[in-house]
Amino acid sequence: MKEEATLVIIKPDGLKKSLTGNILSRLSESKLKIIGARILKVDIALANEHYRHLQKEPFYPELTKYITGQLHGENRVMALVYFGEGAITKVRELAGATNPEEADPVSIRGAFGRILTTGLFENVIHASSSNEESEREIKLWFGPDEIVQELYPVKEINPESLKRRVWK
Ligand code: DAT
Ligand code: MG
Repeated sequence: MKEEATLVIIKPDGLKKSLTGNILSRLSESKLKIIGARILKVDIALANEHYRHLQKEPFYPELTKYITGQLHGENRVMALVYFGEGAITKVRELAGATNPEEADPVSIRGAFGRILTTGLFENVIHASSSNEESEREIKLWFGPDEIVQELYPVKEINPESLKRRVWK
């Protein structure tokens, strides 16, 4: 099996319900390596970009409310990059089916997910589903210096032109 990287996002319900430890334990069964991890707030621009292929779906407005934390009063998510042989398939298996009611009860979504009365699948984690998707998503959620492995080609830009915050 080929070594590959995959993006996992523990969604706002996962943080709100203090499920982070449980989810990381489940994912560690894969024996994959974590090569990046961030806690961040998801704004609407990031949500729209991440889910851009679903913009025509009837559940799309609820989905962006979910990932930006408006359903849970909790706008933090935890984003992780897992790396290793067959990472995409291994993580998708541990995650379980998209619909938490159809997911294996032993899977993360089966154990911790639910369907809202609006019909939205509140399924606790995101996991990339293909190589193209994982590359697009990892580049969206992480910069090259936030991952401890050289995954994709990089370029250098002139730091003098970059305004950013540093510790004082
Ligand atoms: P996955 O997250 O398993 O890759 P997806 O990319 O098709 O599934 O959809 C993204 C998210 O949108 C999914 O995690 C939950 C929500 N969703 C997908 N299909 C849905 C549906 N039919 N009804 C309600 N929510 C849905
Ligand atoms: Mg998907």
